[in-house]
Amino acid sequence: MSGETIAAIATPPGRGGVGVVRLSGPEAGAIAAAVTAAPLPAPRQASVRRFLDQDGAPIDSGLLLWFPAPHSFTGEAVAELHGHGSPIALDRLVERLCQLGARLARPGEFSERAFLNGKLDLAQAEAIADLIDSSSRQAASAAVRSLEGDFSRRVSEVAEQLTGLRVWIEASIDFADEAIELLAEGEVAEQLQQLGSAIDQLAGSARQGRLLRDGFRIVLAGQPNVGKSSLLNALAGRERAIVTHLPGTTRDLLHEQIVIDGMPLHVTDTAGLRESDDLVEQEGIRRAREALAGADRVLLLVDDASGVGPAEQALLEQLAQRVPATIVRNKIDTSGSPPGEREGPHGPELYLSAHSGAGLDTLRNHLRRVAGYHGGEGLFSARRRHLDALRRTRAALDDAVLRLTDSPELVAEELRLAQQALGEITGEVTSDALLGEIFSSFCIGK
Ligand SMILES: Nc1nc2c(ncn2[C@@H]2O[C@H](COP(=O)(O)OP(=O)(O)OP(=O)(O)O)[C@@H](O)[C@H]2O)c(=O)[nH]1
Ligand SMILES: [Mg+2]
Repeated sequence: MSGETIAAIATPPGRGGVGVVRLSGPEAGAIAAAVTAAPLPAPRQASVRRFLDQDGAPIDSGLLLWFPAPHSFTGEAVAELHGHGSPIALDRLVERLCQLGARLARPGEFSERAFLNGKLDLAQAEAIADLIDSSSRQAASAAVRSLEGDFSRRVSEVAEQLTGLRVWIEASIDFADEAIELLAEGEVAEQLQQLGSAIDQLAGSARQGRLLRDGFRIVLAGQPNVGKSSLLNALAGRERAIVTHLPGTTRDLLHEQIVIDGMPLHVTDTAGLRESDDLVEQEGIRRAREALAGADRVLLLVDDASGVGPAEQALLEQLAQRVPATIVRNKIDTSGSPPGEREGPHGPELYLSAHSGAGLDTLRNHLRRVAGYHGGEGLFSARRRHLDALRRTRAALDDAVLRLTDSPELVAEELRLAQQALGEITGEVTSDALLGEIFSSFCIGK
C-alpha cells in the first residue's frame, strides 16, 4: 500500500452541475477535515461542507463523503468532495488539497491502487476503462459484465482445472515409473483436451468481446469514381465525404465510426487508386495503400457496369496473403443487376447501390458475418492482451500434449507456463511494466 495521498478531479473536464474531487491515501481524512475546517462526517454519509482556501475563504461548497479504509473503491481511506462543475473552482480545490499534503494522481492511479489492494482484479480494472470508453450499448453492457467479474470467473474456472491437473502430475513425478504409466493411460491426455476446448470457448467469447471494444476496421478502396465516398456517406447516414462526378475527388483518408447491431465499425474512405501526376493525389494514394495494410477487411469497389478488371485483380493479388477483401459492385441502379450477395471468381461479390440504398442491408449482414460477430447479448468485454494470453495458454497445453510420451516433468513445466499465461489476464501474474502500460492509458481521476 502506498504512503502517498493522491487527489484528482474525477468528473470530465468542462462545466457541469456537479464536479467531484477524489482523495485517496492515509492522509485523506486529515486533508478533508482541514479543507473543510470541520470534523469528518460519519462514514459513507453525505454532509454539506464548505471547501476553504488557505485564508479560510470558500472556494466552493458541496457534499463531503468519507470512506475509511478498507471499505472504499481503492481500499484506502477515501474522501470525495462533490462541488459544482466549475473548472476554475475544481482546479483551485485540487491545488488546495495539494498544499495540505496530497499530490496529483497519475492517470489510472485510483484503479491501480484498487487492483493492488485486491479490490478488483486486472480484467475488472480494465473493464472500468472499457465501460467509460464504450461506443455502443452492447459494448457498455459487455464492459459492465466484465466489471462484475463474469470474464474473471470463467478464467478462474479454467485456472482451477489446470491447478488440479498440475497438482496431480507433480505429485506423481515422485513416483517416476508410475507417473509415466499414468500419462500413458490416456486420462491426462483427455483432461488436457478438455482444458484445451475450455480455453477455445473462452477465446471465442473473448474475441467477440474484443470486437465490441475495439471494433472492426474496414477500408474502402478502388479506382476513382466507383463510389467509395458515396458508400461511406450511405453507411454513415450523413454527407461525411465530398462526392463529385470528377475522378480524384478524395485525396486524404476519411475516417467514420458507425455501429452495426452494437458492433463498432471504423470505416476509412481513401483516394481512388490510379497513376497520377498530381503530387497531392500521389500522396493520397500512398496513404490509401498504407491504410489497406492495416485493415481487418477491404471493401474493393467497382462499377458494376465494368466489373473486376486487371487493376482490381492486381490489388487483390497484393492483398491476398495479408488482408481479406470483398468485392462490392456499386451503381446497380444504372447497370440493372439485382441487389444481393453472389459468389464470383474472386470470392463473394456484393451488388448494391450507394445511391438508392439497395443491397446495403446485405452489406451490413456480410460485415457482421466476416467480423464473426454474433450479437452483443451476454458478452463480456475483452482486450487484445487477453486474447494473446489465451493463445499462449492454448499453445502451452498443446505442447504439454506433445510431451506426454516424453516425461512428466516436461508436461508439468508446460502446464506451469499455461497457468502463468492465464494468470496474466486477472493479474495474478504481472510485471510492473504491464501494470504501467495498462493503467497509464486510463484517464486522470479514474
Ligand atoms: N448511379 C449511381 N451513381 C453513383 C453511385 N454511387 C456513386 N455514384 C456517382 O459516382 C460519382 C463518383 O462518386 P464518389 O463517391 O465521389 O466516388 P469515389 O470512388 O469516392 O471517387 P474518388 O474520390 O474520386 O476516388 C458521383 O457522381 C456519384 O454521384 C450509385 O450507386 N449509383
Ligand atoms: Mg471519394
